[in-house]
Amino acid sequence: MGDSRTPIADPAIKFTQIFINNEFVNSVSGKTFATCNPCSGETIAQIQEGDKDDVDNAVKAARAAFQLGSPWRRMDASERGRLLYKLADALERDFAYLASLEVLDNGKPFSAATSFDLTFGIKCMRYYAGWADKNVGQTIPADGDFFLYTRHEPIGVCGQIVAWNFPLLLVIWKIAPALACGNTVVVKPAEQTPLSALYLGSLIKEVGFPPGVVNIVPGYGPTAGAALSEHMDVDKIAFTGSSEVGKLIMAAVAKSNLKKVSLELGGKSPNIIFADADMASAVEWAHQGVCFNSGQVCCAGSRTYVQEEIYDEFIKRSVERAKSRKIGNPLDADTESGPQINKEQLDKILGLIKSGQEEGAKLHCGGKQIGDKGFFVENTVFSDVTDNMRIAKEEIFGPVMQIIKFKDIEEVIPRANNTAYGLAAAVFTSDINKAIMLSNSVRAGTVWVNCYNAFQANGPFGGFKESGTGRELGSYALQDYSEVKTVMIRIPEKNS
Ligand code: TXE
Repeated sequence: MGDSRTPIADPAIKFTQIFINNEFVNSVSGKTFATCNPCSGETIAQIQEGDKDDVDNAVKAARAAFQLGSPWRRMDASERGRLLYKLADALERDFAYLASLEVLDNGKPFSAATSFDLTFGIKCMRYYAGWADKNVGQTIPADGDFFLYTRHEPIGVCGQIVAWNFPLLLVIWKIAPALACGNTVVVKPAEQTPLSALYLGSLIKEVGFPPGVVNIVPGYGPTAGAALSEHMDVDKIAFTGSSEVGKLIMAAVAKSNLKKVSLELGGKSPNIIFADADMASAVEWAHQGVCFNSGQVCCAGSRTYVQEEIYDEFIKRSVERAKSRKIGNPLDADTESGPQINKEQLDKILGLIKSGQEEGAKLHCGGKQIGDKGFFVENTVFSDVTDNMRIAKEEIFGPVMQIIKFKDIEEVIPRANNTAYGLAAAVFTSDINKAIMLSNSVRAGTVWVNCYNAFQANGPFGGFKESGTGRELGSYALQDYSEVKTVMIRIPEKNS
């Protein structure tokens, strides 16, 4: 599988079928769909297209694996943890291959796929492996002659639908806590990026998970994704994607069986930079906050609020940094950004840039597609952005920085909160009081102080408001994959 730091330019595509019951099978309909290389727009492979019948088969397999007395239900919790550790080891063994698959299917730089997606994914897997036998209930001192305790039981069959911006990592964020808690899963990867998830299926089988515990059904959202979210025999649905689709999923849940639901949705996160901040550091973090992963990050710092005293200097330095960011071949070691995922996203970004120009924002650099092959877009910086412009309100999901002037902390807090989203926020300052005041006042699931996009396997992540419900990562995610059962036993005589 190659040296862990050396990219494979043309990784072999080994798995293109639906993964059910530890076997790769064709779609019931016989249909396939193309997955494309965003650097060229060319087809990489035809993938078996899952739809309702395939989702039904996957759910049946997951349900059978969850039956009382099944190998998975009888398995010791510590053994579930051991399987997750083995899966992490297999990911580590195939590190360069998997990172190269992500490059091919998603377009992200190999350096980012290795240093972030794979490295962090493996850490998350190991983190939840450790939790498998530690998700304990309570014994509770009941009134009267009772023995009262709680069990943290698995929810059951979990549907997990993910987006394309971190294809393998998002699957790991979902399956690792679900499996640690003893659930079975049906994963629907994004139609743009199914390859790494399907390869993961082969590792699931290799390391010894019983058949049906993990099933992977590639396909489109309105067909396979909808079939999973409205399925009457799915007990929980977890989703990463747009807020629009998050609402459709909530509606499907309400109309079907009121399955549990957790959603990790979009954002328009404020990054607030005070005049007393370390300027060089703030410029770099703010740049990465917008441009990392070509801006295709749900918590991107896409509203950069800069205090008026440093506004002009901050713009100058941010424009210099955006111009110097190397966009190009994701296999080159010095490439910082690859292309956007597809034409639809490229057109959305270019459309929003045009709206910014039309609404009177000042374009300092970028704004255009690069070349005509693939879906590359220039790093773009706007200043003179006002809160009511579309570029200040809508999720752009591209490398487009909006610099917005503010006066003081009292003024900026309500402006930062004036959004339907609430995923993340950041503050740059050397004053601890401002940092704490801001952190306590911003309605967002994560607040970074003097840094951006900093993630930990044990630090929870999720949204306030329309950015979602539930939390991924950390011990908090276990709550989203467990049912709490209360057991009360009448006993002859209680003593303290
Ligand atoms: O997302 P979708 P898209 C935002 C970002 C981006 C926009 C559109 O602003 O520009 O969303 O991207 C599945 N029932 N984010 O269209 O459609 C779909 O197949 C069930 C933010 O790619 O939300 C895929 O697996 N599932 C986000 C997943 O939902 C459905 C990351 C995400 O696709 C479905 C990505 C349906 N009716 C985009 N329709 C983040 N939070 O990071 C689609 N899907």
